[in-house]
Amino acid sequence: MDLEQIKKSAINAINNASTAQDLESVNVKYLGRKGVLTGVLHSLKDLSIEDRRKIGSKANALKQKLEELINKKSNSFRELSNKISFGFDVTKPGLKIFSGHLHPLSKIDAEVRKIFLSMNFSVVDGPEIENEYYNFDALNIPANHPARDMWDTFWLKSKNNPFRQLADSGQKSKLLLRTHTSPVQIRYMEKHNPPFQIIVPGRVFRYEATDMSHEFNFYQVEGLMVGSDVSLANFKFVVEEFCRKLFGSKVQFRFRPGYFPFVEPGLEVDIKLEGGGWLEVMGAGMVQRNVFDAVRYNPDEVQGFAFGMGLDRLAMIKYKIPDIRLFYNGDLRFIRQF
Ligand code: YSA
Repeated sequence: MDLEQIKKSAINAINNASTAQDLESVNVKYLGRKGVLTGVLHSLKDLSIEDRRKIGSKANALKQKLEELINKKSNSFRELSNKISFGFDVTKPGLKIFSGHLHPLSKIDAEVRKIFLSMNFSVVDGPEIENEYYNFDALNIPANHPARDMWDTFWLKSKNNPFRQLADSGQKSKLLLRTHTSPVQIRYMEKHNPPFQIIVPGRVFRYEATDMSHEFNFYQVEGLMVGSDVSLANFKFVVEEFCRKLFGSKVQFRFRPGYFPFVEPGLEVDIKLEGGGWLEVMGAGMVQRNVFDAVRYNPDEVQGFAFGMGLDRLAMIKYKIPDIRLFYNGDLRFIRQF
């Protein structure tokens, strides 16, 4: 074998060595006492001075290179075996890492916002701890009005409540957990002039028993569009467009008369997807004059529509979830399906 062949086959053997023992065999075969390269170095003494110089320097350079390669690989085997002895076995299949992802309610919330933003609505926020004035009175639901029974309320201790500042802007009325997102209509109109169109996604609370479609803590999306010539036809278009974007073109609608003190006329909207039944998804209507009075708008100059839909109900329809309580019970087997 000439030096080139020795070099090729030795490097090949080093690269192919998959264990420390393999590597040691390669070391012995080429650099050991009776090794191939050692043999070449021993035979130098029989050569002419000129050949000895020429072949000798090449053989020594090759010896040095092979020693370096073998040392390097041997170090990597040593590091690996150290890791294994410390309990870390790189050859074992890894554990599956679950990456975090959005809760189905957060997903639908993001989708709803995106659709309304594409229709030129702005997204507005309001406090979850409200006062009686915004949650009821300003919405044309005075104290002792039977309509208050529509919203079973969690009342809060009002005296010295540290959250009072969040809810009050001068009214100092009783505190509660908001029962719907409608109070944000009043808060927004107090500070802005029409025309505008907003949505208000947010958490609401009701003091009621839970069942498949009712929770005591759930989410709503309020909508409000006010201007000089806003009509029920605009409402119908916006709602149908929104539902088609969220559920697809095959969704069917049913607009029924409904009663809410803050709208006149009032409506309830049901939708139906292919193969499903009718489901109520929102209350709505044209904003009542008394509500405009409360925010000092002139009801003869402006009109508007408003709606409030149940975000949980939209998610139940979209993802075919039979029971609203699944959203809140923290069962990861459910959450991981989204
Ligand atoms: C009506 C007219 C307007 O101009 C503006 C808003 C509204 C809606 C009104 N504020 C309201 O809260 N009506 S509602 O009591 O019928 O609730 C609206 C939607 O919330 C319902 O259609 C339903 O989808 C959902 N919802 C109501 N109670 C619920 C619930 N979702 C889950 N659990 C509950 N307990």
